[in-house]
Amino acid sequence: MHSKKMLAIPILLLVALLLGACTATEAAVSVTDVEQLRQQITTLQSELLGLRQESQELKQQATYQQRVLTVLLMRVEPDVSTALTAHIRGFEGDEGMKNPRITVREGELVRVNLANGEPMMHDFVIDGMAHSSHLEKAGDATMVVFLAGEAGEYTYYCSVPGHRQAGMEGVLVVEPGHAEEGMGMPMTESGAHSH
Ligand SMILES: [Cu+2]
Repeated sequence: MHSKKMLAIPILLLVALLLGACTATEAAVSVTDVEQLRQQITTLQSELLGLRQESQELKQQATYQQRVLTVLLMRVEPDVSTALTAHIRGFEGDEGMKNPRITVREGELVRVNLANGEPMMHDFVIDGMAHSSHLEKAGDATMVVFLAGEAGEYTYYCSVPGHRQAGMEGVLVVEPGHAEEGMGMPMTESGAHSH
């Protein structure tokens, strides 16, 4: 039994950037082992977090790593996928629900498809876990992909000044017991990891 560290950090990209990166390196990426890939993603993510806080040069390096990561992530079906549309009054979920509660498990790969619902800048942030690029215009879209961290409740919000206060915040619940980790808590009878 291994205790994989759940470094949960952000990766995200404009869809355009993502598509560009994908065509460029597609042939070079061959994924045979999803768990190995997850490890790779986790490592890259933690490096990225360090790079983001450094100099401009390192930020460019971070951008490159994001592209690589995005290519890798395109090869893995996320465990949880959800769509949100950003409005100043709140993030709108699939059924028009405002700031829907998102529930995932430790270590799961989560993808948020974020769209901008109005001509105003928005983003999507979970401190220490996810940080999208800015959506500047109505119709702009991006994907935020991240590994869920330790069990607990986290707040997702828009980091544009004033927006969180205006209503752009909701809850991400990370439940314990990642089935494949063998943590001794057999609470995944739903078979979410059968694929
Ligand atoms: Cu906003």
